[in-house]
Amino acid sequence: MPYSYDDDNIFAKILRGEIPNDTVLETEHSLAFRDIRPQAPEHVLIIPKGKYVSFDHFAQEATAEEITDFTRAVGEVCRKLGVAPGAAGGGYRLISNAGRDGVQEVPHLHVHVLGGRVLGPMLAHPA
Ligand code: DGP
Repeated sequence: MPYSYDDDNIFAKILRGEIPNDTVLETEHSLAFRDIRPQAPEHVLIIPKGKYVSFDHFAQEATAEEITDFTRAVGEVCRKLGVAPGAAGGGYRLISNAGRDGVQEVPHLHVHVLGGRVLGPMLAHPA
């Protein structure tokens, strides 16, 4: 089934400036801001400015410029937070939840960057 984007989702409102956010990085095509319910000492969300619901939607329909910008924004956020191992950080985890089984709450693509402590097992309830 093709994706249809909900213009009323909370991240669309953040992008339109209708809801405040704690911005970490803004680029031409991407925005990174602190998660309102942090689950680690460092917890930042990176979103594309374009109307993409999930990672596979973005991978299929985004331009090369958007994909490059978004990918580089994720890396820059990791370095800015001081968690990038290549810059003497302790490491991080990237998560992008999609759809029902991924338990996606906000239907606008976002990558969570989590770090600042040892994060433990990947899933709370492995299969
Ligand atoms: P998920 O869709 O399950 O990957 O998680 C969505 C995340 O978005 C969740 O960790 C909480 C965060 N979030 C929800 N509403 C807001 C908001 O208004 N502002 C910010 N900064 N984060 C939000």
